[in-house]
Amino acid sequence: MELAGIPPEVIDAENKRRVEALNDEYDSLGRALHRRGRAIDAIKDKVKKLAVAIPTWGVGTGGTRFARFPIPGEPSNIFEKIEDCAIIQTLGRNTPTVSPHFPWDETPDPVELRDFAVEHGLGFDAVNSNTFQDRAGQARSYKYGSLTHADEAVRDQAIAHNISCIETGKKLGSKAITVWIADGTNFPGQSDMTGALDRYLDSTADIYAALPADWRLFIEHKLYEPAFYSTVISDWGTSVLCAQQLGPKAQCLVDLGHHAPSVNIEQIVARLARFGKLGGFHFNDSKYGDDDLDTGSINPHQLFLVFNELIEAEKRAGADGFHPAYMLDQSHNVTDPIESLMNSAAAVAAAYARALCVDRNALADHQSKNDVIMAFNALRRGYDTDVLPILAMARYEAGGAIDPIATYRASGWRARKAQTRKVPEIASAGIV
Ligand code: PSV
Ligand code: MN
Repeated sequence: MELAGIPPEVIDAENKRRVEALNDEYDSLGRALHRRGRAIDAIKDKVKKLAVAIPTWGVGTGGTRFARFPIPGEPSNIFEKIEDCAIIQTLGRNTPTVSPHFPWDETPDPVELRDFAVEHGLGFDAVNSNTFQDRAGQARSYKYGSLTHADEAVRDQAIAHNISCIETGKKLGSKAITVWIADGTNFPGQSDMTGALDRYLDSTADIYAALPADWRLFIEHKLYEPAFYSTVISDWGTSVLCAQQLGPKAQCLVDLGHHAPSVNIEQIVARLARFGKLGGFHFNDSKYGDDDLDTGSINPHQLFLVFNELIEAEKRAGADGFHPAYMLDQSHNVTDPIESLMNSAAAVAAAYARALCVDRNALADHQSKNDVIMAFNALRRGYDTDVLPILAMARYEAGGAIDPIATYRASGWRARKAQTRKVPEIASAGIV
C-alpha cells in the first residue's frame, strides 16, 4: 500500500497565501487579550497540546436508518481509513490518534496495522467493542442483548469479544476499552430491569479482570436507541454506580448526544470529574434526539460550558491526575467526512480556547460576591472571543494548514482516491 499524504508543497503554498493575514489577526487578538489580562501565547500553547481521537468509523460516509449515500474515493478498509485519518492530522494537527471499532476494523495482524499507523504519524486511542450487531458465522445472536442477556452463553460470547478487543488493543498500543451496549427493552415487562443490571455487573467484572494494569474501561451510557423503552446503561447515574462498583480502572464516558434533551451536560461533567470518574467524551451535536451531527454545529455554547468545567476540574485535580480521553463520534451523511472531522476537531479546540480566555480570578471573585451579572459576563466574555487566529497559529506552528479545508480541497485528495479505491456500494443503509 502506498504511503499516502498531502505533499508539503501544497500546504506551504496554501499557507503562504494566508500567513500575513494570520500574523495580523493573531497580533491584534493578542493585544486585546493582553488588555484583559490573558496571555495569547499561553493559551495557544495549551491548545497545541489538546488531542482529539478520530473514530475509524467516522471517516466513511455514515447513513440513517433510511439510506446511505457513499462518495467516490471513501475508504473501505482499516488501512484506507488510517490514510484518511492521517490527512486530518496532517492538516489539523490536533488528532494524533485513532479509535478503532471491532469487528469492523478487524485485521489478521494488528502489529502490521500499528506499524502502518505509526508510518502515517498516528497512534491508537481507546478500542471500541461491538456487541450491538451480529456478525456472519457468530454462534449466538445479540437480538435480545449481549452482556446482560438472559442466556449465559450469549453473555459469555459478549465477554469473550470484549476481552479479545483488549488483546488486540494491547498490540495496537491502546490504553482503554470503551464498552457501549445496545441492551435494553422496547416493551414494559420485556425484561427484569434489576436482573439485567446485575448481569451487566457480573459480565463487566470479567472484562475488568482482563484489563492490563495501565488500562481504563470506559462505560458509555445512552438513554435510548436502539432500545426505545429502557436501556440497561441509560444515564450517567447508572454509569457512575457501575464504575464505582467495578473499581478504579472503570470510568464513565460522556457521549454528548446520549442524554435527554435539555439535560445539563456540563453539570454531569463536573460531577463525574469531582469523583474521579470522568473517563472521556464522544463529541458530537444534536438538535432533536440524534447523536450524530457535527460537533459544535448546533450548540457550540454547550461545548464551551463543558470545557469550562473541564478547566475547573483540572485545576482541582492537578494536570497529572486528570486525563479525560477526547474523541469525536458522529455520522457524516451529507458532507465529506474528512472535512466534517477537521471542522469538528477545530470546534473542540475552539471551545477549549474560549474557556481558556475566561478570567478565572475575576469569575471566582464575582461568584464569591454573588455578583450574578458580572460572573455571567466574565464567562460570556470568554465565549464571545474570536479564537480562530489562536487555532490557526497553533496549526501553522505545528506544520499544519492555516485553512485545513481549503488546503484539503487544493490537494485533490478525494478525487485521487476515487481513481484507486474500490467503488462503494450504493444501496446499503444503517446508522454508524
Ligand atoms: C452508540 O450510539 C455510539 O455512540 C457508541 O459509541 C458506538 O460505539 C458508536 O455510537 C457506534 O457508531
Ligand atoms: Mn458514542
